[in-house]
Amino acid sequence: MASSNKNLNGFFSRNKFLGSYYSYNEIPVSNINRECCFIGRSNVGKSSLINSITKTKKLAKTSKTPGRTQSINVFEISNKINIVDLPGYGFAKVSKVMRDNLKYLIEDYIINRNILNHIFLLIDSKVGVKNSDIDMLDYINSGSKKFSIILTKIDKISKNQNDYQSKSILSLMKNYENNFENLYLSETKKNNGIITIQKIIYEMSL
Ligand SMILES: Nc1nc2c(ncn2[C@@H]2O[C@H](COP(=O)(O)OP(=O)(O)OP(=O)(O)O)[C@@H](O)[C@H]2O)c(=O)[nH]1
Ligand SMILES: [Mg+2]
Repeated sequence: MASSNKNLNGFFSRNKFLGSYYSYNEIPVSNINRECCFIGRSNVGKSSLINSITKTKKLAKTSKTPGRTQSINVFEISNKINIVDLPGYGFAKVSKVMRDNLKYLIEDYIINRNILNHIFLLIDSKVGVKNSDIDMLDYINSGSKKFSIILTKIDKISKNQNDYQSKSILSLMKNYENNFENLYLSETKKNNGIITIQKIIYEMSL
């Protein structure tokens, strides 16, 4: 039903910002029992991607300056599934205390949020996988939650570079076989790859 593009856009544009929280246990209980989240290094494009998926320009706050999102932001979609925007990790220009606090907030949320059923870990296609991503992948892999990778900003690289990144990520994922599900590509200028991600999230909501 909702798999036609028009219906998918309708499903995602029926959204509501629930709130910003500084710990997973501050999120109010609701009748929604499915959730997916977007994590990744600062500036990778998490908030922009959420706006593209939900067809709502300023739902999640974006910025050219890394470190924009600093709390757990919960968006309810069609009263069926939450999409969660998380702060970025690995941003060098904040204090170590701040970095550690944000890392703790993200990890604590991932491991303890019991309605969380899928993690989208975003990698900037031009930057590739960094040590901070490996740390996060190892952390996710130590738990039982499933994750997918989204290669973002593919408009910034050539088709060849894109194929290279995809192959090297798929090869790295052999280390994370138990938890890794899929690789997706996206860009938010012309919305390439967005419908595929919408479909996946829609299916999770059923
Ligand atoms: N070229 C291009 N730029 C993008 C794309 N997606 C996001 N950006 C830009 O990347 C920058 C960061 O985007 P955000 O969505 O704020 O990134 P974020 O991951 O939420 O960042 P933090 O909240 O700081 O962790 C902004 O200047 C966006 O316009 C894309 O697909 N292509
Ligand atoms: Mg953000």
